[in-house]
Amino acid sequence: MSDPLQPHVHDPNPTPPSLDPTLSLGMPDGIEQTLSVSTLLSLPQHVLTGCYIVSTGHGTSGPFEFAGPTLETVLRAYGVFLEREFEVEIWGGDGFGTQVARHELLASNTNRAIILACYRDGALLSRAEGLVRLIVPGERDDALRQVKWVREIRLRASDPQASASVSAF
Ligand SMILES: Nc1nc2c(c(=O)[nH]1)N[C@H]1C(S)=C(S)[C@@H](COP(=O)(O)O)O[C@H]1N2
Ligand SMILES: [Mo]
Repeated sequence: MSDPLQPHVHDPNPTPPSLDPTLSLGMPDGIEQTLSVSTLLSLPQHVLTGCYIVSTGHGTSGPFEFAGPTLETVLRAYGVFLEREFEVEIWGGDGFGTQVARHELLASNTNRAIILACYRDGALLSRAEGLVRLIVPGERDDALRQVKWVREIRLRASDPQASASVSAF
């Protein structure tokens, strides 16, 4: 069985799964919150310049300037205590996904920050262009972490006993 979080060979999907860019944040305790694009735009925006979508199979595109809140900013804004151990899964609406480790989140003040991009080259991304798109700077594995159409951010406690305290609610 193939693991959707670790696709070693993958044909990129050019077709948005729906027109609606709304996404949800799932806490380890099962609480779900809805995040709209306007919510993401109301948070501090982090600009990443010189980004490439590097795919050995399909060629390289870029450089692009992507902008949006960092994943860390989004999680903190929703009351996630990043001091706890947990894993973050990012799922596109077409079932394509990746994982982000806690140490990657905490690089937020650098040019390696992982963002939920809403803008590309100063213009709001269209749905066809991937709105909302995870950008993992420096990823060089066939763009397998540059998840388009992010539909769900799901937190899982590494220690299930700690799940209740990961959420502030
Ligand atoms: N949701 C989603 N995101 C995805 C994919 C996909 O199939 N679905 N394919 C990945 C791969 S393998 C590539 S090469 C790039 C292609 O990005 P582009 O359409 O901007 O060129 O998207 C990445 N992100
Ligand atoms: Mo790819």
